Amino acid sequence: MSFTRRNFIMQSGLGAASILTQMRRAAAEKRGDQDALQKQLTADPQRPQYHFLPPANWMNDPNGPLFWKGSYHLFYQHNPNGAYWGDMHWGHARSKDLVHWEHLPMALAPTPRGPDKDGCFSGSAFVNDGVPTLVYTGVFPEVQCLATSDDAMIRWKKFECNPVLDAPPAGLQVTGFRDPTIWKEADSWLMTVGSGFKGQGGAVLLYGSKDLTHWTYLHTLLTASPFEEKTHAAHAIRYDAVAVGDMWECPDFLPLAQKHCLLVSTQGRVYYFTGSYSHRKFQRESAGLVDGSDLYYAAKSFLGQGGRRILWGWLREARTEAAQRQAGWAGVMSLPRVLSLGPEDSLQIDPIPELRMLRGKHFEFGGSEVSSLLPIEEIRGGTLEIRLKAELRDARQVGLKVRQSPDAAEETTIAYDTATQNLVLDTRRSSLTPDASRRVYTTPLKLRAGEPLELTIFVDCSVVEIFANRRANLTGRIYPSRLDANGIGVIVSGGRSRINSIEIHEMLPISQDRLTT
Ligand code: DQQ
Repeated sequence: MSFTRRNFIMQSGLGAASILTQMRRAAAEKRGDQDALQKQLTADPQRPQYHFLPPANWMNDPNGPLFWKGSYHLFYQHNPNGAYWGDMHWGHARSKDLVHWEHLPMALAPTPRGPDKDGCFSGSAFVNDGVPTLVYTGVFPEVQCLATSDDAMIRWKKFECNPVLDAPPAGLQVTGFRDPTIWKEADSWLMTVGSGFKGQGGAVLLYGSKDLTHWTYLHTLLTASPFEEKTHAAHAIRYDAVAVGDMWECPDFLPLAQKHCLLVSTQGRVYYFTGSYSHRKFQRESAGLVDGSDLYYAAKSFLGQGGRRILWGWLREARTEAAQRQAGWAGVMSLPRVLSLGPEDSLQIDPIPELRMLRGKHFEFGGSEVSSLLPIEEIRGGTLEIRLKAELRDARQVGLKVRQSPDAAEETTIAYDTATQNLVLDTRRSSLTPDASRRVYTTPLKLRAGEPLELTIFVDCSVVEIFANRRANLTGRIYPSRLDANGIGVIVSGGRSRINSIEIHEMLPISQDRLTT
């Protein structure tokens, strides 16, 4: 018998009136909890002001981004029960401009006794003959499922014959089987599934279908090769296929100019491979990191208005699990990034220009030689866009201090190091709270002789996203404890550098209460 209010009252033997009172009280308590949580989130200075966030609780991977009938849709892995990973649902939000969002009802929830009873894991969205469709992984075991909706994309109906793919290819011993992506070529559907082989590395499996429900395994689209520096599992206490690179999560396969690009997430990083694709075979030719930080993960792209290829990524927290639970939220969506093909088939990454609509107060200067710390008094804040162009000259490091308290007890340093040719994000002094991790993040950035350093930095409360010379990205999380940790300065050490220009914009919040919508 299903659990309904009526059944419950009949079975419990309690008087209906008293049960109803109890139920009303429970509902009121829950509402009270929600209100208290919302108040807490609204007042939380660590909660970003212009990055997308779920209304509360946990978020991880972006799922199924889609531009459809004039709106951008974003789904995401979501635990509605708390600020910790588990009970995976698909949260859903909609936007007209990729900047401001409206939260919509949950798109997918596990169905008791269904193939996704233990969670609706990551996947994609596509349009089949005018019908918005989701493909995702049900667990455990890992199987691939479909769901469809009408144009409004509010109510999703799971396909009755789920799963459409109930096991990995016979005879293959794989480390995982999840995170599908579907696209169409002529009259065939193609699907990639993230996978890998123990001791050998990650792999992307390619399937074909005529009707979306019957799938034939074709071959691996790509398997790992020595490019991926593997963490050796030898001393690991428990074998973790993702941690050692034997499982590629969230594969995304996309055409980019005259090439194709495959993205995979493994070992805490998002890797890209660019190369040639024909006859359903992918030949990798170039490779790199989408972001040098292990706080950026599970990236997923889609075609936006005007044919732009736009990428979302999940920004993890860098504070203790206890602090996350206490905060009542965990996980931030990256700013949308536009992908294009750069020199030597590298991936070129830019922030979407739509973010300019958030620019508020503005300050600009340039044309000075700097050889030490140059504080900027004219503007300060915790939500900023900063653009710096500098000739390195003979300096060792050139960059910026952000979120600096007046006594410099808290500060975050972003710099280019000419000796190591690394972009560096130093969060060792970002926070006085013991809950926050303090680390130095680095990613390689080789500037050509005479090439100026070009940094675009977005600071949003506890988020720092850095775009360098269109080819290196670094993302960090910082949790300044002091409300006056809002100072900015240009920093040059070990020599002199010419600051051609620095532009700083205050960024306006996308909602009035840090609840995004
Ligand atoms: N997160 C999802 C999986 C995916 C992983 C589960 C990547 O589908 O492989 O929440 O972060």
